Amino acid sequence: MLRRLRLTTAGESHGPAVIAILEGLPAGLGVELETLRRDLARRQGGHGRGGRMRIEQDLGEVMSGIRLGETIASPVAIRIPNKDHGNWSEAMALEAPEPDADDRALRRVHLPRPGHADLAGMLKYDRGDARDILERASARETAARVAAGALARSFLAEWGVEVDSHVVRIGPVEARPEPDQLQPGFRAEADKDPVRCLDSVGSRAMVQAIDDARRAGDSLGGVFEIVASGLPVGLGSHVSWETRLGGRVAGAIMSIHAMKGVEIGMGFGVASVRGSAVHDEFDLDRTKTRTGGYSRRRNNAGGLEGGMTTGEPLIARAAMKPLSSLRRPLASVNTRTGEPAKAIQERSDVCAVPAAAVVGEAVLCLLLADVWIEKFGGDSMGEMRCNVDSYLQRLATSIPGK
Ligand code: EPS
Repeated sequence: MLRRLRLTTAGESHGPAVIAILEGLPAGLGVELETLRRDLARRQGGHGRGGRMRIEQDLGEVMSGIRLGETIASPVAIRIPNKDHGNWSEAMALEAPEPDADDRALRRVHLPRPGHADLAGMLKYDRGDARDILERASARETAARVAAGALARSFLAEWGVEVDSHVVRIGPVEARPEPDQLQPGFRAEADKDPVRCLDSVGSRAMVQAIDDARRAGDSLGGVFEIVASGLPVGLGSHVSWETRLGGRVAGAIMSIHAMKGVEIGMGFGVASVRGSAVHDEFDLDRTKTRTGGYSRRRNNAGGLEGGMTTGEPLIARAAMKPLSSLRRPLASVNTRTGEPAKAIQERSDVCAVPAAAVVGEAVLCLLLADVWIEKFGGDSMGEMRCNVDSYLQRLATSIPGK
């Protein structure tokens, strides 16, 4: 998915830390560490989070790649300590346990949860203890992606690109559609709401639905929408399957834990109506530089045509399944004995859709930064600025092919 930017994450949920290493940012990008901490804090919030988020306070220690407030083109390593590790040091120890060690102290898991990576991972990796799988499968990993995504966000902001999100559904409750086009930076408004929903009536019903699910020992999923604005026409390409941006956007979002569906623009709605009700008609509008001097009468395409940005906002929605750790667990099998049993009850969140929306912003920031670097190149921000300016200048002043 990422080509010029390379992101590696490491770490288990209850190990000492999660880590991100991001390589490929040009030199000379101004970075305020506050941006990174703000996004990490945003990811920790949202009604429906469990006890773990009262333990953690994700700060993100930058270990390399930034000097005197600017990137120096070398890999940026970020370490996010897991405060909870102190309570798990025996179960997550590096050393082999004593032969008579107590299974409970080692927190071994033999009752895989339906819907989680537990069982498929145990079978694939030949592990008798599902903890060897679930610690890494945990969405704790997304803290690392959000930290790296914050750097990508700072990069995009230099070019006037903003990436925002809001929650549009929690379980059965759908937010009323926004009457007006959302303005860049609207995430700040969403952040004020307990479920990051812009519709206050919908939000109250969502909070209620989460509380009901919590009382029932159950969990809830939902849908969030991400909007990237300020992108110029021509990122991505129609020329081959790997360069089509729609596939890369969907892939980036689907790589987030618990995602089961992605729509772009009108999404699944395009399947049930005629072409005339779908495609966005053009007008010439010389005031709009980033669209190459054309406007569209609507944006059903969600900012992508032929795998390329159109210059209109890129709009994607993601469906998240309900979390698979349930206080009233589902039927499973004890993998040691083969006997039917209930799945393990692990502490968990009831609903993490508001947090997932912040992760969605992060992965889209990373992808768009990658695509931007691919198109404009350059080892430094200054060199890249020349390339960006000349492309935008040409878009604003010339007729294609002339
Ligand atoms: C998660 C289970 C919970 C969540 C965790 C993801 O953690 P714990 O098992 O420690 O209670 O809080 O999410 C995070 C720790 C995080 O930072 O988002 C899971 O099983 O995926």
